[in-house]
Amino acid sequence: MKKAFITGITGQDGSYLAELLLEKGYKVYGFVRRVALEDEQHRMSRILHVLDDIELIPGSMESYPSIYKAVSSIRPDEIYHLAAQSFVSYSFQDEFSTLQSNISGTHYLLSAVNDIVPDSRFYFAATSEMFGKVREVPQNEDSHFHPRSVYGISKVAGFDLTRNYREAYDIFACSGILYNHESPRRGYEFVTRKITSHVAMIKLGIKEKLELGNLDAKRDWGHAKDYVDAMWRMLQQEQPDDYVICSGETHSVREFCEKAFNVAGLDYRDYVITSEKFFRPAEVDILLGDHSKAEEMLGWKPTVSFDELINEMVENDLKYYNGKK
Ligand code: G4F
Repeated sequence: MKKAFITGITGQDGSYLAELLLEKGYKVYGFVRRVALEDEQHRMSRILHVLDDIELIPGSMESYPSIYKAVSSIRPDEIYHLAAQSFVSYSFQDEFSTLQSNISGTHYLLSAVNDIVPDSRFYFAATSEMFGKVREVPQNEDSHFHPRSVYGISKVAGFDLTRNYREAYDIFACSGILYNHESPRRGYEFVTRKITSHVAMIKLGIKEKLELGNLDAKRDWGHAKDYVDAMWRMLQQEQPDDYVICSGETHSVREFCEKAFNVAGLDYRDYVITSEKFFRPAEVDILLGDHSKAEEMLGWKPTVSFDELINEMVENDLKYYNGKK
């Protein structure tokens, strides 16, 4: 039985990936902070349904010894490194801890993998935020990086570390350059979930307004469930490589609002207000990816459309908040 080790297993992607790997017959191990184990209902909410089928190892991405111990005890065949401080806005408020945990955490894990299980396969969660102030539209694996946040900078460093372990030590290490991916399991701080949860609360009379920042930013949004499948496919190839994973469409935050409010029969213009406090010191204006390489090499393409994604998220939030009333 193949063994997979997932960092960030309690997050949106970690939870979908754990489900996928269990379905494929893997033994799944997750790396979690000790506090998560003490607050199961809240911090483990996305993986409660698979808790009996997986094994959780307490530790911290900031502690090399805890990472070393986990990798030594599991000796995984595949490692999926998803853990990160991944909220771009927050990286402006706490640059130092974002850099520290995202870069050192990745480095510690790569180093432990190289020492203990050099023949295993390693996946790094890179991001379209690395393209930042884009020079070309659409972007592909060869596009220039110009990150616009410390989060983006930390991911460029993680991407470079991953490539360097591949080139210098022959580790089967891949990076997935994933564009924004969402689902009903998305955290409430990200714009899509903030919008869909507010649509539901407004529809049900729990809230009156939705305060947002830049409505003109454009993103390439896909469904997280599709994207974790791409992660797995990358580690099944003959050669390690890096891949852009995206929907191949770009839409503005305003368009997302318009469609999400429409699902509930509302007009976003009646409820959305903008506030300076949600604008970023440096913005990524437009992201649009080209997934030709993933399609050709991995046989991967997105299966959920923009409209289907929005419908699923709004319907889910309507059901959730209805149950709370
Ligand atoms: O949903 P967001 O916070 O996602 P962002 O910054 O694009 O980052 C996400 O996708 C990346 C991949 O490209 C990941 F690497 C990263 O970890 C994360 O998953 O913001 C999307 C857009 C931004 O342009 C932001 O300025 O929405 C705009 N926005 C407008 N009002 C807002 C808001 N974003 C948030 N979070 N909250 C607002 O009120």
